[in-house]
Amino acid sequence: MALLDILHFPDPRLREVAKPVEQVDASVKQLVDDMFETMYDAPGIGLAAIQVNVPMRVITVDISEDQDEPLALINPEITSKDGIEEMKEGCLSVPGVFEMVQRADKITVKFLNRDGESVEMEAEGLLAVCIQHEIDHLDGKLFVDYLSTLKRQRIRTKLEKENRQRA
Ligand code: GNR
Ligand code: NI
Repeated sequence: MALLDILHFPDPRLREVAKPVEQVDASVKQLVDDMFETMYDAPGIGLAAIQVNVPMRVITVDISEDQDEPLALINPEITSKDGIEEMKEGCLSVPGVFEMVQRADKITVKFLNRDGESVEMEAEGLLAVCIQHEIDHLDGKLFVDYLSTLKRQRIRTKLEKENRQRA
């Protein structure tokens, strides 16, 4: 197990489009396990591999209070969306920023689990929002992209300064 470093906006590596996993082999399982450890440590309710500088279509999610409902989604695809949910979102790659975002309230998502089995699952509310947020990451998209240009620019300036101070 290992804790992985999380990239911060506006790092250009967060803008890459992640590649599909061809085979759920031992190295992918290791990545999933390291991502859970990193996500739980942060703590966050979701993590996309691209956030830890691995541009593959792998995400981890756990919205439970006790961190005991881990869900790994490999090559996830949303096959249906319904309704509208507005929620205040945050992102481990955009620390300290929380803003309202509108997304679908109910989704159906198809993916491979950690055992490489094909699964189709329905999700709603926070879980649906989280999965959509993570799949956006795989396509190089961040929740700040839904905000106004002015807000995003202010966030960029603030984080650039913080990133310089941490570097
Ligand atoms: O920890 C997280 N919380 C969260 C809250 C509302 C909507 C989405 C999220 S995901 C975020 C972790 C993260 O950055 N995942 O990419
Ligand atoms: Ni995020």
